[in-house]
Amino acid sequence: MSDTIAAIATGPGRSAVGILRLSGPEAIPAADAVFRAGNGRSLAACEDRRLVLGALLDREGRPVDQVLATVSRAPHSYTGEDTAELQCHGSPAVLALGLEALSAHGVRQAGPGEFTRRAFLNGRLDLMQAEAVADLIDAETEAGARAAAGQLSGALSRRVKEIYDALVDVSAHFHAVLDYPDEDIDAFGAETLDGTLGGAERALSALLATYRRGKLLTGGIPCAIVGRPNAGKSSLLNALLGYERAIVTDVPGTTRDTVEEKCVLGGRLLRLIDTAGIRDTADAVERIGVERSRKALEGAALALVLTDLSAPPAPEDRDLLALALERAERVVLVGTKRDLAEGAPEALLPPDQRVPVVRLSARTGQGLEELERTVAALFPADMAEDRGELLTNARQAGAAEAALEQIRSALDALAAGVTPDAVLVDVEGAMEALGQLTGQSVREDVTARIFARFCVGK
Ligand SMILES: Nc1nc2c(ncn2[C@@H]2O[C@H](COP(=O)(O)OP(=O)(O)OP(=O)(O)O)[C@@H](O)[C@H]2O)c(=O)[nH]1
Ligand SMILES: [Mg+2]
Repeated sequence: MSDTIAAIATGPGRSAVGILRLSGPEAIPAADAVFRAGNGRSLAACEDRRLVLGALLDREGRPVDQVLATVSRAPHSYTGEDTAELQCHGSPAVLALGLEALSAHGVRQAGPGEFTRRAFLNGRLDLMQAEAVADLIDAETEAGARAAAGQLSGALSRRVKEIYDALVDVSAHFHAVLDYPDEDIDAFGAETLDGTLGGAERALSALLATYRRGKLLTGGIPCAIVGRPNAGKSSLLNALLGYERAIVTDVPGTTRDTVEEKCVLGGRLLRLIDTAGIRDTADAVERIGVERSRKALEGAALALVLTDLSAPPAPEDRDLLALALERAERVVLVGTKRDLAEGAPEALLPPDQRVPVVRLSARTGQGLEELERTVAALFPADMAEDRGELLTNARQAGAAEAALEQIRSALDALAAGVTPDAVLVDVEGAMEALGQLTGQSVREDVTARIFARFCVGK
């Protein structure tokens, strides 16, 4: 049996409303101890999810705020336990007094994610949904929020459950075969099994393919800004961020190390990487920087290749563009300092290459919107993303990968005519891996790590 926990569920600092949340067997009596209803009735006598106006009391029983209280009893609550919520004014002092009064009545301060963890342990959410709660709170873009909301509502869980259920059928079949060893798996049976496992394999491969997008959605799209020294890379970074993050001077070779910052552009979360201008240089420090710039291109889902419209095109621009096309997944050719000259950056493109070209000025802001539209078009949201049917972290991808390997091994075993118990081992291995995905068979230390990521009060 768990103890009763409480936390301030709203963010730090002043705000219109601040919420104290409680969960556990003593949640309702504890809330009653710090709350006096205007109608004189106790919360224990109050029906679920009804708001009651009253006073919040400090540990000495003195009123410190006018608040709304509500209770939800087990199992119909977020955590699956008895819960209570006190909606106070968002004064940090009031909330601290309320929390202090609760702890005087034996309620413990909750740790990070403890409410959601209880919801998971009580079967209110599976592990993917619990992760979606954290993703939703952390979402930095609308698309990220939409995907997390879909995942929270169970879109991904349903996909995984379909695969799991198919495997349950296969496993049941093999158990029957093992229990009645005299009856061979008939040819028809083997064929349907093959079909079911094949279907599971396809479904899991499709799911795994969503991880690339999921990762970009939650972690950001790695976007390298490259170009010759003085092309205006750091100026573009600063213009996109809206503040002077990187040093800008007219001295070529100003940026020597890579500078990384997150930014939302065209509704997409980008991890902008400003790099050292690429040129042959004798300076040892700058050379290391140039090497890092080339490296940044390797991991880039997007490369912005900058060329100065006010300077004559140089062979280095062409080489750099070729390198970006070779290493990065998507490339935008950006003509900079448009306030100074119009230029013809297209001339740098190899004859049969088509990449979007944007002309802009970091100084006047002209062309930044076009860059935004270009990025949005290069990374359109797809249906799976909108519905939240995608794997969003390495843990999920790892478990799906393990399940897929086991299913493939089961298919091979089936094709090789191996004994049923051997196939069964693989099928059950796949079920175990899917159980890690949903949290059904996940280790305690793994869940501890997941919930440590949450804020207190969620
Ligand atoms: N007129 C004009 N000048 C610009 C613009 N963008 C950058 N500059 C100037 O160009 C020079 C170089 O800008 P940076 O942003 O430092 O260029 P960089 O590519 O980061 O240069 P390195 O770090 O040396 O590789 C500075 O003097 C900027 O003020 C622009 O849009 N218009
Ligand atoms: Mg720079």
